[in-house]
Amino acid sequence: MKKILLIDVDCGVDDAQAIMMAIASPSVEIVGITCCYGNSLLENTCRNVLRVLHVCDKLEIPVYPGASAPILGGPVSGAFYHGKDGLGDVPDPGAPGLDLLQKEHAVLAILRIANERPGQVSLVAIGPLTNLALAVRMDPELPKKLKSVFIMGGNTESRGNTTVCGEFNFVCDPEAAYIVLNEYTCPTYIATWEFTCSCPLTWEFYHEWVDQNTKKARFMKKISAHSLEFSQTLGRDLIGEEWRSGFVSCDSYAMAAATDENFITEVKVVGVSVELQGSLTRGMMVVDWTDKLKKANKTFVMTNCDVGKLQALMMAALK
Ligand SMILES: [Ca+2]
Repeated sequence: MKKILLIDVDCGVDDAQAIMMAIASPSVEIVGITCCYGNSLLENTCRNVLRVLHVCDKLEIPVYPGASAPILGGPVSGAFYHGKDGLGDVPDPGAPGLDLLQKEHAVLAILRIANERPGQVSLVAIGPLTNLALAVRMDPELPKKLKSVFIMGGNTESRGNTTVCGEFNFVCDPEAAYIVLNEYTCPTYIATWEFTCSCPLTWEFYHEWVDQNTKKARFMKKISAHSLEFSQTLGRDLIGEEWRSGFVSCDSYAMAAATDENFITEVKVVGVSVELQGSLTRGMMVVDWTDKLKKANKTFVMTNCDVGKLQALMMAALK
């Protein structure tokens, strides 16, 4: 049976990589892609999804515009990493127009699709969690109608990539991350920032991957040139000395887990939440290692994976 995925993105370069992985997987049916601000403005993230679908000849997948700002406060700028437009600021004169977007709002689409296929749909959330939080506010029963949720975000060792202790997706909208971690009671799998950094691919793999002679690989090489340069220079300081060794496509880890149940080889089953008030820690994922919160719904926090499987899934994505 195919895995039915509804993908929520803030389409930067690694979101594009994750979407292309899902499209290439014969075991996946994508029922829609919902968009959120994050790596760029909402308008850009919507356009980026359409550009990815265009290069994959999959424009029939419906794309829904969602939240343009977090629940509280203003957007966090992520433009330094994926370029101002979210996909490396390369010209794309053939980009599809925004008229191809669905008229339905992303939050309404999430609720409708979950109602149409109760117990079957897995949400893959690889941007700020604003759309997911608004959806559960509109229908508190939503988590019961989902099969599972896969999230890229948060952290386990207070090693921030955006603030001292905070990971980008959670820091963008701490309230939304808090709502999702506390109210999505369906099986929830999290690929944290530290987890993705601890299982990097090699730069040799990256070059072999983007140098495949295909339309998709040429597109990927073009859009990832900006973030490649960034992660090999300035961005090295995002990670810290001991983890500066490779190519990390953060969102692809969450997607690989949703696509292939054998990808994750180790998880910790723990309660998690998000700090909302700390002056240094707002947006940090809090891991309740000793179960003091006594949370009924525990989360599967990924701690190890099959990197060979990830490479195979990513290679297939650009064929
Ligand atoms: Ca993302």
